[in-house]
Amino acid sequence: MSDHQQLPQEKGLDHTLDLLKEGYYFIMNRSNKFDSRIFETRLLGEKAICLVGEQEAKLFYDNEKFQRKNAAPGRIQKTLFGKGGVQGLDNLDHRYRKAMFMSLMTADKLEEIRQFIREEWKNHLFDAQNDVNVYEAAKYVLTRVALRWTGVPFQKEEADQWVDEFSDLFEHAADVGPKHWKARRSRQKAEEWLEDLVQQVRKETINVDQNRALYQFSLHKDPNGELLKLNIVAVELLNLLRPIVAIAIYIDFALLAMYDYPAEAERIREGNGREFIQEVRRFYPFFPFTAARVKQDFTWNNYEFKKGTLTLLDLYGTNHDPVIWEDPNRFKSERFQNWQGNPFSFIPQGGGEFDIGHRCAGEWITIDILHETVDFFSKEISFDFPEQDFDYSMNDIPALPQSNIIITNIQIIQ
Ligand code: HEM
Ligand code: MYR
Repeated sequence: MSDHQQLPQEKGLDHTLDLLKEGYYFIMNRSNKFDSRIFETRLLGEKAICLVGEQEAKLFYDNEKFQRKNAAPGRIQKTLFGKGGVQGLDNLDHRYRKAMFMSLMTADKLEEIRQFIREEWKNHLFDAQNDVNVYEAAKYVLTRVALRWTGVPFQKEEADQWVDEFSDLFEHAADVGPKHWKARRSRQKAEEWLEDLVQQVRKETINVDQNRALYQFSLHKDPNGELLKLNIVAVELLNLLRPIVAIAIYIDFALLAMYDYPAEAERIREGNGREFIQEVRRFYPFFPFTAARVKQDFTWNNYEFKKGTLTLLDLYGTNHDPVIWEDPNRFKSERFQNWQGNPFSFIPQGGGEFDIGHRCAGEWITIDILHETVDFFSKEISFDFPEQDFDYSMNDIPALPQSNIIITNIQIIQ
């Protein structure tokens, strides 16, 4: 007799439409229904195992058990990720490529990006006359920061133009219909532009800062000692540019938290900005889940995992798991006061390790940019929130307050 247990199984041919309808709650709803942190469903025409929770995250990030090759759906690759980038690599190829990213994340380079964000916010907001749409402003500011930090040369008008193209990639990756197709075109356009630049760097027909990503990625060698294909360099440069701009979503939610919880906004002014932004990253919805495939057959807690099975880890659900987080649906930044850190329980940008796993390469940048931004909005300017629709929908991926967050009466604090 076998000790194997049957995974709780959702009936029906396919639940992709339910995923679109239920958004960030899709996995949690079923996990609650089955009273199980693991269950099976069908998505995009295939069987998919869904996981939520700390032990489940530990399992998901075991490189012996899961791999990333062909894990991300094609439509996400054609918009958000690009093809051939670090997200889909395994083993040695992944380690080499990830090191290319992580070598940029030094203390002085992080200090520099904090300086850039402060400068760009000052330039953009210090002489703002009218109401400001914080989401649009943040995308503009972050595009300039991203281009400067990666060493991509640009004229002012070009930065204005790339704001929309970069934004399309993360705003419409999960959409269906014309917006999704526009995102695919934006990716093609951005990749062509970057490929051309990389070619110029390699031919030495433009002069660029050798310490920055454009130069470093252009001359990076794969494990066989060869330069990366032009298109791969473009995809990886977009893996820096796009997500830096996407931090605008967290900035919008940070402003929403300042509006909704004035006592929390006061705590930022008292020097607790870091705890505040950690709670922003835990509390609000952003990256819903991440995907891998079973590398080889194995058994875990008496459940059988078959090679090749698509497996999703619920990031939002794990950050709201009542077993891990007391009062998970309350915004309470003090919870991070004496928090020791845990690579598998707090996973807004993925879990596990940076170098040998797929944890987000830009997590430190995200934290630093958010911290600098909430400090700027709390200590350097004062402003009001006019009446507006602050609601956001858990069915939209990514979610965003309806009004984009509007502020008015901006004054510089002397
Ligand atoms: C991977 C979220 C910002 C670069 C990831 C993953 C998530 C994530 C969930 C995948 C984790 C996994 O599959 O295990 C976010 C969110 C961000 C953000 C919510 C907020 C805007 C950034 C920034 C950068 C960046 C600012 C770069 C400057 C990357 C890269 C990967 C990645 C290169 C692939 C890592 C790998 O496959 O090894 N991110 N990220 N991200 N992120 Fe971010
Ligand atoms: C980034 O640009 O990498 C940062 C955040 C983008 C969030 C976009 C949300 C769409 C996620 C779809 C999930 C697909 C998982 C395989």
